[in-house]
Amino acid sequence: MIVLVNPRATRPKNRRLPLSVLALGAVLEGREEYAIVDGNVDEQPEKTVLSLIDKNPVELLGLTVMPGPQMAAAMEISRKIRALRPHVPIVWGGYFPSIYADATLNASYVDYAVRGQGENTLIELLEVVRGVRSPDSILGLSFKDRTFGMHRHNAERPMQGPDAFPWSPFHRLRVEQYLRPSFFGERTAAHHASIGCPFRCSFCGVHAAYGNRELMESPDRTVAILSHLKQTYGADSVQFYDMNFFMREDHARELAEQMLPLGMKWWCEARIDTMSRYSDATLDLLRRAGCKMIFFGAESGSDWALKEMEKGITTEQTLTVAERMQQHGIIPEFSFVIGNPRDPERDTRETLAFIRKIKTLNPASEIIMYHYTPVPQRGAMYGQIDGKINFPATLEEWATKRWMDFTLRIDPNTPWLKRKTKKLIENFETVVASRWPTVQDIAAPKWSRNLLRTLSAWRYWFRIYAFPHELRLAQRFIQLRRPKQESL
Ligand code: B12
Repeated sequence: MIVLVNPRATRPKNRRLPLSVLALGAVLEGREEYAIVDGNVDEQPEKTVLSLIDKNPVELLGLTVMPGPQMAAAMEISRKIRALRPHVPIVWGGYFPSIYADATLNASYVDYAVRGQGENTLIELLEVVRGVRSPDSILGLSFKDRTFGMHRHNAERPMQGPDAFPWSPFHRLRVEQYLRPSFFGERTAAHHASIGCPFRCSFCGVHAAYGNRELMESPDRTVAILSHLKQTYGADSVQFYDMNFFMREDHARELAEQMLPLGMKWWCEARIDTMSRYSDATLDLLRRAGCKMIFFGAESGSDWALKEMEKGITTEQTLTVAERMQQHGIIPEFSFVIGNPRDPERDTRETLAFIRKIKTLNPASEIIMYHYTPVPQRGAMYGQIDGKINFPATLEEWATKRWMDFTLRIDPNTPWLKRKTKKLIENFETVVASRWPTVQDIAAPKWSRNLLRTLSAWRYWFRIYAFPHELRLAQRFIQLRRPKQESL
C-alpha cells in the first residue's frame, strides 16, 4: 500500500480539495492499493498513518509539501513515522522539495524528493522501493546517494498536459467537506485546468518547480469534471488554481462557451498583459460564463521594478485592465510584491501611489500586498541573494519563525527593506483594507464594513497612514478576513 498525506495547510474552514494528492491518487487508482490522509480534515494524521502502516504492508509514505506551515506539519509527521516505523520509505513532493531539494534531503527522515510534476515520478519510484530499478534513471527525482554520501538531482522530467492523466478520484474523499461557502457560492470547489506557466517572474516558485511551459486541459474535460462536481456533490462555484489560467483567447472563448450552461460562478488567476489584449466580446463572454473575479499579479507600480522582476507587464496595462474589468462587471484582485531590492523606497512610494490610482479608476478592485521575496533559483541572477540572503540548509531552520515569516511574506527580513519602509507598507495596507473591506469576507456584517470605512476615510483622504492603531483594533474586533492569510 502507498499512503499519500496532505499535511495540514489551512484552518478547517478554509480547507480546499487537496489537488496534489488527488492528482497522484488518479494514477494509482485501479493499479495500486493506496490511501489518502488529509491533515486539513484529520486532526491526528500521524495516528491515522500509523494505524494504516500497522494494518497494511505500506511500501511508501508520500507527503505533499508547500513552503510555509504545511512544511512544518510535514516535518512533524515524517519525523514521528521515521522514529516509530523506520522501515517505511518517505518521499516528499510539491513546491517545497521542488525548490529546496537539498534542504529536504538533509533531513534524516526524508529519503526522496520529487521535483515538479509527480504522477509518473511516483509510479517509477515504486519500482525503486520494490528493488527492481535504480533511482538514478528517474527523471525529476532527487535522492541520497549513500555510497558517495551526497545528494543526487536527476534531470528534470518533461511536463505532460492534464489530459495525459486520469481524472481525480473524488470518490476517495468526502467531497462535501471541501465545498465551503465563499464569495463565489455556497459550495465552492477547486480545480486546475492547466499546468505550468511560460513566464519567469523572479519571485514566483512556479517556474522553479515546473520550468517555463504551459499545457492546457481540453475545455471538454474541464467542463466534464465541473459537471461531475456539480451533479454529484452540488458544487455551485469553483476556484481555478492554475498557475496561469488564460493563454490563448480562442481557448478562453471555447471554455467559456462550454461553461455557460453550467451556471457556476468562478475565480481564476490571469496575466495583466494577456487580459489587456482580450476583446470586449471575450470579456463579456467570460462574465456571462460565470467569471466573478480574476486575480492578477500587478506586483509593482514602477515600470523599472516590473522590468527587474522580468514580469513582462507595464503599469499602463494594469490601469487598462482595472478599467476594462469594471466595464465588464468582473472584480479584479490585484496582488503586489513591494520593496524591489534595486530601490525599495522608490518602489514602495511609487506603488502606494499607483494603488491609489487604481482605486480611483475602479474602487471595486481588491488589493493584496506582500513584501518582495525572491526564490533562490532566480534571485541569484540579480545578485540579490549571494552574500545577502543565505537560505536555510535544514528543515528545522525553515520551520523557525524568521523563515516562516519570510515564506509567508509577512516579514521577509530582507536586508534591503528598511523597517521604516516595511512599516509604511503595512500601515498603508491597514488603511486600504479598512477603507475598502474585501468583498470576499462573506461573514462581515454591513455595519462592520461601514464602521471601518468611516473610521479610515480621513486617513485615506489626507494620506496619513502612520500608527493606525484604531483601525487594527477595529479589524481585530470585527475579525476581518484577509484573503492573503487564508492559510493561517
Ligand atoms: C491552492 C494553493 C494554496 C492553498 C491550499 C494548498 C493546499 N495544499 O491545501 C492555500 C490558499 C492554503 C495556499 C497557501 C499558501 N501558499 Co499556495 N498555492 C496554491 C496554488 C494556487 C495551487 C496548488 C495546487 O493545488 N496545485 C495543483 C497540484 C496538482 O499541483 P502540485 O501541488 O504542484 O502537485 C504536483 C507536483 O508538485 C507533485 N507533487 C505534489 N505533492 C507531491 C507528493 C508526492 C509524494 C509526490 C511524489 C509528488 C507530489 O505532483 C503533483 C501532481 O503533478 C499554488 C500555485 C499553483 N497554481 O500551483 C500556490 C503556491 C503553491 N503557494 C505558494 C505560497 C507561497 C503559499 C503561501 C506561503 C502564501 C502565503 N503568503 O500565505 C501559503 C502557505 C501555505 C501553508 N499553509 O503552508 C507558492 C509556493 C512557492 C513559493 N514561492 O514559495 C505557490 C507556487 C504560489 C506562487 N506562485 O508563488 N496555497
